[in-house]
Amino acid sequence: MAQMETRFRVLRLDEVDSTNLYTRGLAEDGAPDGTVVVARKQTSGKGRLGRQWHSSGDFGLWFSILLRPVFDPKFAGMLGIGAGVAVAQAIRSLVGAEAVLKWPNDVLIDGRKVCGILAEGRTVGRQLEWAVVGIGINVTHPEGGFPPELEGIATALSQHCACDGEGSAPDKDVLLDSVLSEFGARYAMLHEGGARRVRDEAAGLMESFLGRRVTIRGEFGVLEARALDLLEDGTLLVRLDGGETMRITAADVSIGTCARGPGENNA
Ligand code: BT5
Repeated sequence: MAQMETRFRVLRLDEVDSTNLYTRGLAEDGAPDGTVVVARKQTSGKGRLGRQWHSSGDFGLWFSILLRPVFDPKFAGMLGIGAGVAVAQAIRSLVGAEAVLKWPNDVLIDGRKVCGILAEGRTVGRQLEWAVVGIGINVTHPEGGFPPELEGIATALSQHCACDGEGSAPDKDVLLDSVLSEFGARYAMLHEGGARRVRDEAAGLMESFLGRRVTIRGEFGVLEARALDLLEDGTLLVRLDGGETMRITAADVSIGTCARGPGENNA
């Protein structure tokens, strides 16, 4: 089968509440697959579960991709996972830093979060009508530094760039092109029955996470477990301390037991 190629069409905004909210509006208005919305600043950047994403300044790449996937909605969770793989690979090739993934799709460098991903969607019957994958990558440090609650948790690419010396960072447009091209390849794989390949890539980037003891916080409460495996639909297989296994679809997972350390937060 010829490889499916998504053409991305990029809309640029100076300031918006949230590129995800804006793109969801475009989705409801019928905008096509591959529409990308980038904003220089967000006044109300969103994380998962109603959390905030700090992006009120021009220090990062804040964007959302509108998708109209035509594969089985049971693989919808792989869109966010595929986006995590795309960001990690783009960072590895442009910055030379060892970006890794923490389930479901946080991108970390040296245990600190450099990118967060928020995937949302609407399913009608057996069809995913649309999905919006929002990606926030800290490119440089915000003026005056990260707010105190993100100290020790967040990092920016400029801190890890081996290319032009200390403090440099890739150009945001180059980074966007690279992430979109990496993501387009995984999106095509998902349409060609290749969820396993995307899963394998993601699991490779989660090596420092899979096998570890984790604390899981979800609507079921707080559980202590061992992260066993990433499954082909993007869910996380864990073994609870009681011995039984459980598939986690939506939760916060932090590495280690309740004690916190760098990279072991809820972010
Ligand atoms: C996420 O949520 O990590 C998803 C973030 C998605 C942001 C993008 S930006 C473009 C698009 N438009 C939006 O409105 N959102 C998307 P979650 O896993 O819930 O993590 C949120 C947590 O990350 C917060 O509670 C903080 O602890 C931490 N955090 C907030 N801002 C951060 C930043 N700039 N860098 C690193 N960590 C941050």
